[in-house]
Amino acid sequence: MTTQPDTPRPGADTPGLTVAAVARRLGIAPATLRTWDRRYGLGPSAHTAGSHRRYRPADLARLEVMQRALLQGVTPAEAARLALGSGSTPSSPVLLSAAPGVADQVRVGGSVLRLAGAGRRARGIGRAALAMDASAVRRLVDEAVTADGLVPTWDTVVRPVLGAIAERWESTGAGVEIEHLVSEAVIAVYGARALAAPRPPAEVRPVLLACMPGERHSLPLSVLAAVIAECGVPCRPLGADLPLDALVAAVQRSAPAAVVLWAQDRRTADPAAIDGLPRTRPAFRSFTAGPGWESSPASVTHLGSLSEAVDTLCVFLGVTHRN
Ligand code: B12
Repeated sequence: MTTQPDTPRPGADTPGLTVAAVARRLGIAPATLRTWDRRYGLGPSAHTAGSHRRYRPADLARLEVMQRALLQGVTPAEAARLALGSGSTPSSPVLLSAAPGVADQVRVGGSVLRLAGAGRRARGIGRAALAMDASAVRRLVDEAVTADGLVPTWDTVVRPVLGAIAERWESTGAGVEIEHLVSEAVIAVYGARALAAPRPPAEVRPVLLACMPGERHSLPLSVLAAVIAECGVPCRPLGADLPLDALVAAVQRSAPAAVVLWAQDRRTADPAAIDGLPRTRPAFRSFTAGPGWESSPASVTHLGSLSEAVDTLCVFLGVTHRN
């Protein structure tokens, strides 16, 4: 008779889950589980006759505490200490304020993200990103926004993680999938906040936010959209790689108060495109944003950071931002 690999052998007096089953349940590699056992004593409390590891519910609960603490940016040693001391059920909270832990890098399996000086939220997101745990990244970014606000979360949590991912890509060539995963998660969180913002009065003219043709780095504009939506300004986020004729059509159709054009790379920053925008009545104001714009037409204001963009647009539009 054959036995399912993940179910305890019939008749065994120490039922529990195999390493593979626990790894699948937690979304981590079996090798990581073995490391946690070897290094921190977070192993199974039961073995079958053939000395196969079987994790009982209490073992699994400790591992869940370990994993939650890691995702919140606690160092592995500290997370293990919390897990071992937890006597936990899966739903019991981890008291992170006791010992946040500091380290220069997060590591998942063989992958490393260098996050020197970053806070525990950034480290938790970095860890979830390396594990490709999209829902944890979304949840952690959302928690950060709720706790600290849209602008601080972008500047002190998300940007350091993106910087670390970019650095890893530059030095190893790996991790474009992580760049995509984190970008999508951040866009989802900020997009949801933009949608949840109170509906502005119909007479307020919108702000168009667009990436230049060929430019796929739309993320900072999604963030800006959420922040200015919070200020009561209607936004038309037009996303990545907008063809110029579509930008012209959008300007003609929506009578914007302002147009913000993002270029990450100087090859996508085309000043002629700005000069070619249609004239409207009432007129709109053009802004450039992103490091690609080394020179913008004199008629245009460059927005150098998220805070600067929010402040400038709020003053220009006559609204206030409380964050
Ligand atoms: C996320 C990301 C992507 C995502 C974009 C997803 C999306 N929907 O936006 C994807 C995976 C699609 C992508 C693709 C590519 N990317 Co990319 N990407 C990034 C990454 C990690 C973050 C981009 C970002 O949002 N930057 C904004 C913030 C996070 O950057 P920052 O430096 O902290 O901020 C500065 C300013 O931008 C400004 N600022 C910050 N936030 C805000 C907000 C507002 C509103 C304003 C006004 C200003 C502002 O203030 C800061 C001081 O100057 C960067 C690395 C990085 N750190 O920027 C690479 C990076 C921009 N990408 C790079 C490259 C090479 C590419 C690809 C060519 C190859 C690749 N890696 O896949 C493609 C090409 C895409 C294309 N044709 O446009 C290079 C560009 C190098 C260059 N200029 O030559 C970078 C720098 C990575 C690197 N170190 O090599 N990328």
